[in-house]
Amino acid sequence: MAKKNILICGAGGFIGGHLVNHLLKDKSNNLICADIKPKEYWFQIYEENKNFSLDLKEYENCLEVTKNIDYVLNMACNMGGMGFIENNKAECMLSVLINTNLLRAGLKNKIKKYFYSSSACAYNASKQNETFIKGLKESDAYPAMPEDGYGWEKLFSERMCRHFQEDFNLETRVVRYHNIYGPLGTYNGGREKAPAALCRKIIDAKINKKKEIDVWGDGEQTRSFLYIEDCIRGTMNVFNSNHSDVFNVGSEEQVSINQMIGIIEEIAGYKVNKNYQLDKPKGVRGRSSDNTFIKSKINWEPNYSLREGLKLTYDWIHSEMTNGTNISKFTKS
Ligand code: GKE
Repeated sequence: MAKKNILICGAGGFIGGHLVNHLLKDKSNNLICADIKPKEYWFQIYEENKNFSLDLKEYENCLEVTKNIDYVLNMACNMGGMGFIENNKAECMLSVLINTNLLRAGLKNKIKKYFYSSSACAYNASKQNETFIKGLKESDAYPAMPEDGYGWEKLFSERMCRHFQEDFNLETRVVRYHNIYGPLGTYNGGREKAPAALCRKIIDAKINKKKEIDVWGDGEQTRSFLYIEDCIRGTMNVFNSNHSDVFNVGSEEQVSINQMIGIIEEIAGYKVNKNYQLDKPKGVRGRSSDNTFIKSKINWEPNYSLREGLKLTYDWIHSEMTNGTNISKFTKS
């Protein structure tokens, strides 16, 4: 059987790395991996793949890496948690070049299908002003009022995919990720999201016998978080489906940040006082996913509870912080 040539963009990142790891299990896949980071900074790298460190904002680079490619999965963008996206809006918006040039190059090189990773930041901010809101349905992205900077780029790129499909018959698939977390991701340095940041802070407090951690906002803001393994399964289910609608890939288990800290404290066996920093980036007041549409069309829903996913994430960050060794198993079985 002919091998499928699959290009993973952003392969050196958190979600991209886990996707490569997953796709490698199918021996009929021939993987081509691209990321802007020098290879020594990729979260996961596998020598059997073709690995390229290059800037996909450049059309010439996109043309080069999409040659002879059947499928493109685009996870590449300049992103991070609230601390990064609120302070780097222009950088976030420049990721529009990655998606645009990959679509143009993919069309020229006659790829068969294109996947775009959008975000819950595409949703209308005015529908996220309360805590414990009803889950966001895919239609709640309109009328458009997404997260400034990052969210506008995501919403615009979603539509670009739609129009490449409608006007040029390029098959596209799009999902909106809701705060994906897990091992082998960023947990310090400024781009980390709340689950990893709060695990790190509690581990640090426990190791160094500190009584208090800093928490951004008042801790009452709510979110849902999706474990990486569920994210990869949702991604592939949508990619392999016949549906070109935009789908939520998120969890419906909505918690406040204070509640999440409570779960991490139980995992750590260590309690902390919270120093609420009201001047730090907070994002929307409440956000969660409504999975009705993806359940009905794709038959996907998450397997991991937040507690199960946080335990695996906590253990990995703990091992990184204490002896730098990677845990190779991240599944609950
Ligand atoms: N990052 C971080 N670090 N957030 C903290 C911290 C901390 O130490 N302490 C409290 N928080 C609060 C933030 O103020 C925010 O209200 C909430 O946790 C979640 O922050 P986050 O995980 O950084 O990011 P958001 O859920 O607000 O937004 C993320 O949404 C995703 C899609 O759902 C975005 O940053 C994107 O990474 C992504 O598209």
